[in-house]
Amino acid sequence: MDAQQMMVMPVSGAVGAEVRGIDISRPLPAVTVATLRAALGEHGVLFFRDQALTEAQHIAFAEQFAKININRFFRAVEGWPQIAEVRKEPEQTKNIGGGWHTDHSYDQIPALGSLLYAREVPPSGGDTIFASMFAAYDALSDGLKRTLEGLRAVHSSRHVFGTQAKRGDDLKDRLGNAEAATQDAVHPMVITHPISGKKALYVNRGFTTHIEGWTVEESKPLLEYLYQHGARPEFSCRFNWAPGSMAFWDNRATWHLAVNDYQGHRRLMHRITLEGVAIS
Ligand SMILES: O=C(O)CCC(=O)C(=O)O
Ligand SMILES: [Fe+2]
Repeated sequence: MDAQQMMVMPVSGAVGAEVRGIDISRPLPAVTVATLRAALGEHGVLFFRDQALTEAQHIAFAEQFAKININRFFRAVEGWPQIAEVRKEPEQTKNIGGGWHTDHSYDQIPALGSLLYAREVPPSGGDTIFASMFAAYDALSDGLKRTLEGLRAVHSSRHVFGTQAKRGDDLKDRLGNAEAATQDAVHPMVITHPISGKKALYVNRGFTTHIEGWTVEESKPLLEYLYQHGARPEFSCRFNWAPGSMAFWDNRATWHLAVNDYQGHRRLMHRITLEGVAIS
């Protein structure tokens, strides 16, 4: 299929677009890759449906955009170190990514994003919600925008993946390597997006610990305001998965949240994460 037949259809007012008329199992022409990269920068997350992919094809699709980042904390799919398993079994009650967050903000150079591919989904539920941090930033007052542009925030993986993390027994065999969770990173609270050049709010409830130079207590009210603001429904979209669905999101432009509403059922996703670039 050529780039002419491909269509990028926004799925909500602020974030997300479905890409139709494309078969991502085969190598894509450079022009198509460039179009998809620009669309990712514009919409924050791209959705593809009804794609039958082997593990090797998932990897080949991802590698057209950036180098693969091997995740330190998630268990890999057997025989495929590049692919992390996001799995919830019927008897497990907690899920991975069940609160608003941005992956890898605790890294100095945060991952570009992930390509999450659905292999098994529950009969209903198990959606993923995405929020646009472009829209969240744009909707702030000029006064608060100016204040935030002078501030940086500290992000950490310790409280989530580290040895001190309050992790239910449930997640033990799905996450590991807690000793490696020692990163902290400082990033501007507003970043200029590397693809689109647009400004994005860059703090998240999952990994941001405090504002640089402020105490945790002092930081709380402002961060809490931003977390509630960013979660406003008009900045979000909700994706309902089927086997063969793929979501390709940009961590620098979005937050995401995996809805945990399918107790008693299995959900199995394969995730590839891509290396990012320095942000400022
Ligand atoms: O399972 C999902 O829908 C997303 C989980 C998540 O947060 C992630 O893979 O980064
Ligand atoms: Fe995540």
